[in-house]
Amino acid sequence: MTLSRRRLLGAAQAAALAVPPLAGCGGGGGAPSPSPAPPPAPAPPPASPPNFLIFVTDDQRFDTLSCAGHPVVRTPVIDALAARGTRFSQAYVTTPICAASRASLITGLNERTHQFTFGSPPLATRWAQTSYPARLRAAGWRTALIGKFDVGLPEGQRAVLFDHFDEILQNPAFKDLPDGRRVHETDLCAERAIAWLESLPPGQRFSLDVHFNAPHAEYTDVQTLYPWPPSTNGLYEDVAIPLPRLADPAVYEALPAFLKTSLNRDQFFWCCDDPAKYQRTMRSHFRMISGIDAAVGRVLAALERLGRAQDTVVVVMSDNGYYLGERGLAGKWSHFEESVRIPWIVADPRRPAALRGRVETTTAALNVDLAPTLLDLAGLPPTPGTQGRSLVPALDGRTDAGRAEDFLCEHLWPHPSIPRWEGVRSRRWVYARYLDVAPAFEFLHDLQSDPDQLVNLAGRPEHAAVLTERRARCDALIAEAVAARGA
Ligand SMILES: [Ca+2]
Repeated sequence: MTLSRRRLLGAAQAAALAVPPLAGCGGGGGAPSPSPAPPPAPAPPPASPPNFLIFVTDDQRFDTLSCAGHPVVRTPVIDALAARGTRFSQAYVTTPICAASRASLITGLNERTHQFTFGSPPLATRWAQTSYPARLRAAGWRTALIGKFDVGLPEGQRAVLFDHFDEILQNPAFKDLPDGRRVHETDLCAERAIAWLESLPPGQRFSLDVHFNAPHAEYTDVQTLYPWPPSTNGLYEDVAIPLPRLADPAVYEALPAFLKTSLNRDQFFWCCDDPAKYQRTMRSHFRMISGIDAAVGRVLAALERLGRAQDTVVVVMSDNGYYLGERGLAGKWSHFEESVRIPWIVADPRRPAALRGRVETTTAALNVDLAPTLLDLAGLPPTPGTQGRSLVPALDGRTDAGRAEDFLCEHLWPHPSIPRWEGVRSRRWVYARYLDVAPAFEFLHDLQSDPDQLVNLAGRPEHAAVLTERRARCDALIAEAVAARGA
């Protein structure tokens, strides 16, 4: 493990530094006096595994951070985290929906393997018991989840993962509390997170998941759609929100019928089919994101006040991407960039200054990589059989030669308005096939020549060889993921 290697290296360096200068070197002659044997070099203190503070947002796509270049959204706290950590600009989910992606986050497994999504049976006990909260807890971390979870667990398994579980649901966004206050769920997540941190005994190692429901749309109130916390009242009021990219109706018209009539299109009419509605809903969505930013800031301030900031790795990421009117669509679920690409920042205060503020543009960081990364940082071995890999090499600015150049992505939940698909994505090629039509409808995009995925090359004779190869690679990854289910 990387941490183990670092420990060994640290010991070797400390031993080298502890060797005293040779006695008599350059000395003034005469018989060298016997020098006393140098005292044994003190063993360096073992590198202390860190605590973890993991913020997961809901339906926040990759570019909705000011540090990612968004023209409107202001996220100064998360920007500052990126400035002292690593921001993965190529970060993706392997399944763009809350439930399946969150199961992937905690297990390091693809949906195909863990088989959990909305409407499915609970996550299998063996996956629950090898999830990162369970493994960290078994190794001495005190674990908590506050906010959204969305992963069904078998009876009795929750306590295997979490010492403290405080589920805060999305609806309604404003919670009436026993003390008479009405608090937005984002602010409540922060408040409860701070209280839990304050409750820890001094020195207690911990892993705290704070999973916001924001900026997810509120389906029961499509007029407000994105209820924001009071901390962002008035924000962006006078800002003209730029129209979505790819809003040309021709882009929508070119989609196959099953996408043109999907839930992605239904939700477009909630937010984006009218200029005034679009301005109102985007302003609200962006306020929700800035509200998260402020809440993260309060938790980080508490971490600092409690003296835990210097040994706590902080993660900020989302569970899936999101269309905000691009292609005539809204929501997530389907295979285009907006749906599968997420923001992801890891800030490890123990890493040297030279590694801080990096934007990692090469490594594709996946939701399934979170669990192996945390276990690696904790000095624990990876869980065998997981598709995810540790991102610690990337955090160290190194190349991980063992990392595959492509990954399986899919959305398998049977739903009358969300077409199921499976595919494989590499740095250059996106292959996806939609399964609810016969024969399956295939997409092949060349990101090099067509980063907006506007041209479907699947039917082009000149790309037949690529299509055949990508199709076979997709089949192989699926077979591996099925085999990984084991007994
Ligand atoms: Ca989500």
